[in-house]
Amino acid sequence: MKDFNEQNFKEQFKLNLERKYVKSFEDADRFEKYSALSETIMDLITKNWTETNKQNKDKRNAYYFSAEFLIGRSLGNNLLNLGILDEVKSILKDLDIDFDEIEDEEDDAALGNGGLGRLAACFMESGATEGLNLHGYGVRYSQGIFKQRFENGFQKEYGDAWTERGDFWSLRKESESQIVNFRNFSVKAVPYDVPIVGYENGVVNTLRLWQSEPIENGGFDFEDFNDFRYDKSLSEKNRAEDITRVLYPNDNIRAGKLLRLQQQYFFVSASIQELIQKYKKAHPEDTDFKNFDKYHVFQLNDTHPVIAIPEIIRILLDEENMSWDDAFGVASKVFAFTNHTVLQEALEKWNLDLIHEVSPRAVDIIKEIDRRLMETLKNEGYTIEEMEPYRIVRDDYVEMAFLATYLSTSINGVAEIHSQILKDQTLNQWYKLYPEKFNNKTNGVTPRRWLQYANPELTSYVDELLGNEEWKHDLTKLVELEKFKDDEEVLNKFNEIKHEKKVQLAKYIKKYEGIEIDPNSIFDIQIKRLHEYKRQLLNALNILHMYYELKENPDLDIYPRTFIFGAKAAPGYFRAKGIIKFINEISQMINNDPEVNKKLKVVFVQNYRVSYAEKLFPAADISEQISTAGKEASGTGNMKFMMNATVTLGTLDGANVEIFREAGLDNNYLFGLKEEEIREIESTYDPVKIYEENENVKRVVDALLKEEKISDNGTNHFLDIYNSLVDSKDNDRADVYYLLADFDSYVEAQAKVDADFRNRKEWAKKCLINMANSGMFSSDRTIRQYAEEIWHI
Ligand code: GL2
Repeated sequence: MKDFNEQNFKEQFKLNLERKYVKSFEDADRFEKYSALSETIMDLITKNWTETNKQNKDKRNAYYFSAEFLIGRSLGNNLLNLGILDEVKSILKDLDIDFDEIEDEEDDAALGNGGLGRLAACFMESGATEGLNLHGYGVRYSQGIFKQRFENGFQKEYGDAWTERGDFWSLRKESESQIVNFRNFSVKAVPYDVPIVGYENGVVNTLRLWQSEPIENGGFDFEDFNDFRYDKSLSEKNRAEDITRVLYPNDNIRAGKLLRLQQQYFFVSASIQELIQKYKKAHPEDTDFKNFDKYHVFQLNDTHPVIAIPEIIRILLDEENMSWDDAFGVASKVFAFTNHTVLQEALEKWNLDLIHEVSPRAVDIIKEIDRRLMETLKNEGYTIEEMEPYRIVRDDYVEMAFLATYLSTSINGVAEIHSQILKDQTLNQWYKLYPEKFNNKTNGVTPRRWLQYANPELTSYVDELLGNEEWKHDLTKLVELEKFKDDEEVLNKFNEIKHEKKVQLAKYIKKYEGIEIDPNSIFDIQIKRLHEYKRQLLNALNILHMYYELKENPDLDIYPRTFIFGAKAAPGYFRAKGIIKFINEISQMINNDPEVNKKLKVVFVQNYRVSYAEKLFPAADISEQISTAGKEASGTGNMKFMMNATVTLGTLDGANVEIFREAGLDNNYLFGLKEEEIREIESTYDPVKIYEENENVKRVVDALLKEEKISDNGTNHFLDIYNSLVDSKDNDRADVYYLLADFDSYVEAQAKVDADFRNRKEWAKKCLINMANSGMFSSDRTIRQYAEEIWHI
C-alpha cells in the first residue's frame, strides 16, 4: 500500500482503542483490540473507496444480484489485499499481541450456505482485483447460517447473531434507504456497504447488503406500550425486522416459503429502485429509458433474484408510465442468468398465490409474459404440444428458471459438463429456441484467500522457486512450477510444507474437537454441505469396509489414514442428519478401538465454515470429490484443494472433469460411473442385486442395522438410510445416487491411493503438478470471462 506508515498506524490503532473503550492499551481484551484494529483498517480503506466510487460513475456497471454472499472473515483478507499483512503482524508483535488470537475474535460473516454463496464472495474479490466496476447486491441477514454442534453425535443448531458484538466491516448508509412495498405492508430497506478491497491495486468496490427495518419510530407504538400491551407495542418493529432476520439454511433445495420470497423481493426491489433513481438523476433527458441497458447489466445468481424481472417491468409500467412494449424491451436487455444446479428439488417454482401475497403486480406481469410468449410461439407455427414445454406458468406455479431464461441475454452453467447438461437436458427446449444465449463459465476461487492467506508457507516457497511474484497477478504462471517436478529437493520441500500444515491442523483439531490425530497419516478430507448426492455416505461405507478388513486381519498392511469430514446438514433434512450421526458413530467406534486406531481415525469437525476451511484445505493429502456423476454442477472446494497442491479422488462430475484434464489422470484418482453411463442403466438399475451378490457391500450396508457398536439411539435414522439404499418401498427406486454401483470402483481407487502414497517423492510430484495446473481455476479468470463475454464492462 502506498504511503503506509507503520508508526502512524500504530498510533492510530492505540488512539482508536482508547477512544472507543476508554481503556489503556494494556487493559483491553482481545476483542477490544480486534475491533479497534478493524476500525483502523477501515479508515485506511475509505480513501480509495471514495475514489473508486467516483470513477465508476457514468460508466457501464455490472450488478451481481445474489441472495447469498458467504464472506467469512475480513480482517486477514483485507490486510493481505492492502499489502500490509506482514507489516501489521509485526506491529502487533511489537505490541505483544498475537495476530492469530486477534483473528479468532472475528465472527464469520456467514451469509450463505455453501458453494453458491462463497462463489459470490470470490467473484466480488476478483472483480475488485481485476479493476472491474462490479457491484454486489444482497441481504444483510441478522442471523447467518446456524452454528453447528454435535451432541451425542447428533447435529444441534444454534443461532448465529454475527453482528451482536459489532460489525466493523460495513457502513450504514441511512440516507440511501428505500421503501419496499409488500402487498399489505411496507418496510424500509437500509443499505450496509461492505468494502471489497482489490489485491494491491487501490480499487475498492462495494457489496451492498440491505437490512429491513420499520419505516417510522423504530416500529414502536407508544400508546400500546402505555396501555401495557408490551408485545404489541413492538409488533411493527418485529414484522419489519423479520424480513432479514435469518438466512434460509438450505443448500441445493428450494425453501418455498412466503418469508423466503419476501426476502428475495425485498432486496431486488430495493436495488432496482435505487438504480432507477440514480439513473434518472444522471440522465434526466432519457425519460423512456432508451439507454438504461447501456449502463446496467444485472447478473442473476441462480433463480433467487429472478423476481427482479417483473419488478423492473412494474416500476417502468406503473411508476414511469411506460408502455408494455417499452418496459418489456428494457427488461429483455439487462439481465443475465447463471444456473447453479440441475437437481429438480432445487429449481424454484413459486405458487401464484404466494407471489400475490408479496407483490400482486408481479403476478399480472408474469402471466402477461407467459401469455405473450405463447402467442408469439403460436404465430410462429408451434402446436399446443410444442408450446407446452415453454410455459412459464404451469398449474399455478411459476418456473423461475424459465422466466430467467426467456428474459436473459445470457444463460450460463458453472462447469463444462454442467453447461452441457443444461443444453441437452434441463433447459433443452430453451436451448433449441435460443442456442446463442447459452454459454459456460467454469467457476473459480480467489487465490488470495485460498492460497496466499491460507497457506503463506507454500506461497513464499513458490515465490522463491519462481524468483518473482508475477504468479500472484496471473495464476496461470504457476505452470512454471512444472520444471521442478523431478527436482528431489523441491519435492521434499513440498512434502515438508504439507506436513507443517498438517501439524497446524492437528493442533487446531485437538483444540476444538478434542481429538488427537497423527500428521504422519494420510489426511483424507471431505468438506462440503451434507447432501445425499455428494455421497458422504459412500465415504463412510468405505471407512467401514476398511475397518472390517482390519478387524478380520489386524496385521493388514494399510497406510495410516485420518478421514476428516466437515459438513452442515439443512435442519429439516432428516436423512442428511442421519448420515452425520452415522459417521460420528463410526468415528467413536474406530477411534476408541485400540486394535485399529493406530491405522484409522475419523474426525467430523464441528461447525464447518469459511474460517475453518482456511485451515483444512492446505492440510489435505486427498481431496474427496465423489458426487454422483451429473449431479454436482461444479464444486469449488475441489479447486481450493488443487491450488494447495492436493490430489483429487473423484468422479467425472462438475469441475472435476476440467481438473483431471488440466492436471492429468496420472496425478489424480478417477473412479465411478460416468454421467452417460448412469443414464443408460437408469431404467434397469438394481441395487438390491448388488447388495445380495457383493459380500463387501452387504457387510457395510448391514452394519447400519446390525453393528452393535453403533446406534442411532432409537431415532430410526439408520433404518432410513438402509432403506434408502436397498429398500424401494418409499422411493421410486432405491439408491438413487448409485452408491452401491460405484462402491467397488471407489474401494479400488482408495487402495491405489494407499499404495501410491508410500512413494513419497512420486506423491509430491503429483501434488506439485496439480498446483502448477490450477491457474485456470482462479476466479480472476472466471470474472474476466463474465466481464468480457457477458457484461461487456
Ligand atoms: C451450487 C452447486 O451445487 C455447486 O456445485 C457449485 O459449485 C455452486 C457454485 O456454482 O453452486 N448450486 C447450489 O444451489 N448451491 C451450490 O453450491 N448451493
